[in-house]
Amino acid sequence: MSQPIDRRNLVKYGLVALGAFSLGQWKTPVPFLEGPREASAQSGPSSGSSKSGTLFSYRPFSQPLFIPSIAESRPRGTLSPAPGQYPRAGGPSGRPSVPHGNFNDVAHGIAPEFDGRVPGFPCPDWNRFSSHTHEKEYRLAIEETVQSFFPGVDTPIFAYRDIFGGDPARTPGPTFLARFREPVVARFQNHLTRNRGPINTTGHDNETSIHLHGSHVPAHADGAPDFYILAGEARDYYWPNIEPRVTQPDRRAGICTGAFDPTWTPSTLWYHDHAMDVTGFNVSRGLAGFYLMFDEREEQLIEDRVLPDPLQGFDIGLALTDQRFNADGTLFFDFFNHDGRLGDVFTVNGTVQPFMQVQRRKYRFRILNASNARIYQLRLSNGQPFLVFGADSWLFPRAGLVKTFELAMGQRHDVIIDFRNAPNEVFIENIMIQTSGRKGDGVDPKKPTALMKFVVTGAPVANDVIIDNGTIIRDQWTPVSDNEVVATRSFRSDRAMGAWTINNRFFNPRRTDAVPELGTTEEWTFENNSGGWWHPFHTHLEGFQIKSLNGKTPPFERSFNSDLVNLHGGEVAKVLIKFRTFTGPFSFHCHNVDHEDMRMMAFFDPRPFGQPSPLDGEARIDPEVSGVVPDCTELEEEGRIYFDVAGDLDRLEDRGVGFPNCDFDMNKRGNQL
Ligand SMILES: [Cu+2]
Repeated sequence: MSQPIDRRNLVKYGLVALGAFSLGQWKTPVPFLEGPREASAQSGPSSGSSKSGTLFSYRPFSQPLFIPSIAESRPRGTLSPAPGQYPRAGGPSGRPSVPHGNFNDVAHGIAPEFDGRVPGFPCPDWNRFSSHTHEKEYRLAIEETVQSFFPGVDTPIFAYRDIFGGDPARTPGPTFLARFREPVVARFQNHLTRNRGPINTTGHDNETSIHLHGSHVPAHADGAPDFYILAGEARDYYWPNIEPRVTQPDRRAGICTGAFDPTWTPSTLWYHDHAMDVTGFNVSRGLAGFYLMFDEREEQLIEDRVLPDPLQGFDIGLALTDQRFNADGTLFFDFFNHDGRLGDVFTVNGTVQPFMQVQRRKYRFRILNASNARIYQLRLSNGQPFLVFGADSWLFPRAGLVKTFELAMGQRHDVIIDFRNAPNEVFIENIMIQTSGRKGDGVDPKKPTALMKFVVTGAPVANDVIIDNGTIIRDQWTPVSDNEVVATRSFRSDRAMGAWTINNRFFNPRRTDAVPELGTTEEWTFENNSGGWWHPFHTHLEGFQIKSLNGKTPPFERSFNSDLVNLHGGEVAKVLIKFRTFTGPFSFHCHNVDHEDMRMMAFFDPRPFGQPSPLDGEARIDPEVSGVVPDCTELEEEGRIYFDVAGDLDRLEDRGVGFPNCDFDMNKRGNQL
């Protein structure tokens, strides 16, 4: 079979701009989906929400909300080979070798340039397994399976399956429950192989990368877009479950030795795919799940009955997505639409417009926008407010009432809905009108779309949790001060050649666009220069506090910690961000994941004072880390032609990313199978 049309090939052949593209001139116009699916994939731009569910007979609010199972852990010592130990490791360096298509060949991903071992650098080496032992191990498969969004219709999806738990794969993936300061290792093995998986509707291998969104983790475990898990292989993610430490006055001494900074204790994280060029495809197919962390303070709040108990079913994650289906029930995805994938069928936790039965009490909902390009403006149908007490990964210093809030892609809001005096039916409604992936068209309170229904039963319960408007939650929250800022940087987003740029540059995994000094604070300005598009900006490693949004103070629910700020057309955000604990590379990018795939991303690489980043735009990245192979010869020698080194479009011949001059036999595309 010929090469699939995906974003990598589009960019590689310089066919980024749709206007430059015509099927007749394209030598291998092979549709991504074959057979009867092809015809239904021609329907062009999204049909909007008016046709919701019309393809298949379906009654809204007839299916119960799916609640993912809890990911099961095993004690340290269960995984074989043990994390950090590699059967093929050899030679004087003792470093792990490149895995060769076996699930037992586990990529660890610490290359010397990202290792963090710096002479005289005071940090203990968090980047390595040996110095901070994990206690728990997880094992998940990434695989294709089928899920019924509509009764009697099997839809192929990608899913995370808990191998220890034995639960069937579906989306969202299993929910991780983590405790603060209890490091874990999660082994993900990628079964999205052309020849070895039970299902493979794409006809080729799919690489993945796991990003734990909202976490403070070493670079090798952060899901950098080119730190792949190749099809047929596995990778260990070491998640220390820590927060950054308070920066001491002597910042070089204080990077790793201060107390943990309670302002940045995370709570609601999520994990999702982050593989270069295919994040949009992989996420839209279902690769996402919740990761919840609890520290002593939050556990105390639960014990004191301030917050609902997650183990009693009163603390529930709601992942919102919009889906679009082909006539045969498969998921629609258009690699030529760079505005962003917009669906016309709304799902919560992978169920189309579900219902949930609730008691007359307060429930905690962690609402996540897991869509590619859909922006929500949420409200409750009966007009009652949400009690919001967290945004993205972090809890607020105090809870506050908010009638409606915007939720951009990747954002989370931690809310209480009080059903004690609610009517028998309450809906979560979206009042953002949106007709393309470019942006929201505006809020229209007269045109709500109900996303899910609560069926409220019984009498108000006694001894309900006591959280209320103004309740103190994160009691040790501190604002970042302007006085701490040692540098300012500006990042302007724009459109070029049908793709997306930050400061006029396309993403290149060999280049860093910022080298902040570890242990310092900076003020970053995100500027959306493209008036017709909205761009939610996300930083890895650390969140930030929004100093101003378009010159004004942000709304209550965005006035504490965030890891995402949504920029409407022409808007500017100033944020205060710290850089602690880990050297990079870490990415920041637009969380319209289709924009992200189309190069609206950059690396930053925090380094101790005076140390340059190895990511100079030219340096070869160790293939043992990235899977990226450096040149044609080596690709041919290794028979590994899956990977294109993404270069800078400005500098490469033919404006292609990767190897425009390599003569590959794309039939061999794959991983030495
Ligand atoms: Cu964007």
